[in-house]
Amino acid sequence: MNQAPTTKTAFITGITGQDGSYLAEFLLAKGYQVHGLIRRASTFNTHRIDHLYRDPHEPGARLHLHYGDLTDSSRLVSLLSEIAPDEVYHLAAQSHVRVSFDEPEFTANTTGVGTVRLLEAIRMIGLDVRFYQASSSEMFGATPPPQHEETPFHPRSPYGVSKVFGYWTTRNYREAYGLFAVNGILFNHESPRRGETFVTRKIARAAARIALGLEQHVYLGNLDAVRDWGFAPEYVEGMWAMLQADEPADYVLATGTAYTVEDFARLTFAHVGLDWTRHVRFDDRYLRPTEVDALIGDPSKAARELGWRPRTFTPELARIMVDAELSQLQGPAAEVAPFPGPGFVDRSIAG
Ligand code: NAP
Ligand code: G4F
Repeated sequence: MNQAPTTKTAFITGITGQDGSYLAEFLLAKGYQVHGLIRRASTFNTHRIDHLYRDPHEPGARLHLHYGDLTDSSRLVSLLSEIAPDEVYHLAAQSHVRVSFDEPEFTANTTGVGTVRLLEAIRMIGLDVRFYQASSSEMFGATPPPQHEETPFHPRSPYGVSKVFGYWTTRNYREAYGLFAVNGILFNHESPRRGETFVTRKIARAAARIALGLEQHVYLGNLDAVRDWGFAPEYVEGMWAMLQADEPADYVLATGTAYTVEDFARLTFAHVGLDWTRHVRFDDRYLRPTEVDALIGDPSKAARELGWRPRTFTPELARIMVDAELSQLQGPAAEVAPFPGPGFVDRSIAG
């Protein structure tokens, strides 16, 4: 029997990011009205959601975009009053760990205080809403794996510290005001839509470009770091499931498996028939002042209470990501407008 489409309205901060784009897709498919917060920029920054956008003059358009910023409280208040959503997914953040060492104050202001601005707006308006906070395994930092909902935090970056602030703020609003506010403590999740300076996307892009003869080498930092890499579209299903639960609670989403950065490079280069050791070089600019050595999550609470389970594991993820890079480079769009172009040099200063 087909389920009737929902009449609910969701508000997503960070809709232009990796997770926001998959979540918007997922909620639109369920029939939601989806409102997203976007930052005004001098260039277009909506490429991850352009395929979802319909002219708002068309009847039935259900994706609505609004300019705003996490640092602008009054805008958050006016938008939330106007939209009156049933569910808020707070995904926006300065989300790059290495960059957070360069911009600690900005990271604290957006990734940390941004959460209290949003929650305070909800409280002041008196909205009856369910709230999802994008918490992170980076909060566990130096605490050894496996990490679960009761594992103590020991953050190792300004980003991690800011996420701990957001985590406790969310719990405090749940306890103090009875708000349905939950933390999803998500371990690393990746996809072809991952930002280009995160390590998996950087390696997948490099492997594809090297396989096509467009480049020779990629420069990386610490190859020994252990991560638990899952597939982003599956993780947004878990975010939604948390907001449908009977009671608000915090959940870890992870695969429970462990691979090093070196493993990811080996898997990715092997998929295009290359030996990673011939193409990966070291550059200390990609090291962090303090590193998180190992993150391996225990997602058993989410499996037990939400029925959420990962379906894609790191070796398949590596293949998905490198195949996506190859088809982007070789597809018809690439012939019309090669991007970044055959002479591309990786100028990213952190990543
Ligand atoms: P992402 O791709 O970096 O997206 C971040 C989003 O936040 C973008 O839409 C960005 O807008 C927006 N944003 C940044 N600063 C903002 C501000 N001041 N005001 C309004 N919007 C702002 O991140 P993601 O990988 O999708 O992750 C989503 C969330 O989950 C983040 O909070 C991240 O920290 C957290 N998280 C991610 C992972 C992971 O492995 N991906 C794991 C755990 C937790 P622009 O497009 O304009 O830059
Ligand atoms: O891909 P990364 O930059 O991700 P990181 O630091 O684990 O953070 C990501 O996952 C968190 C969840 O745990 C999120 F909260 C956060 O928003 C973000 O999505 O780096 C992964 C590992 C690190 O140990 C890093 O030192 O890869 C190592 N690495 C080695 N060479 C590199 C590089 N990382 C990057 N970005 N670039 C390199 O060249």
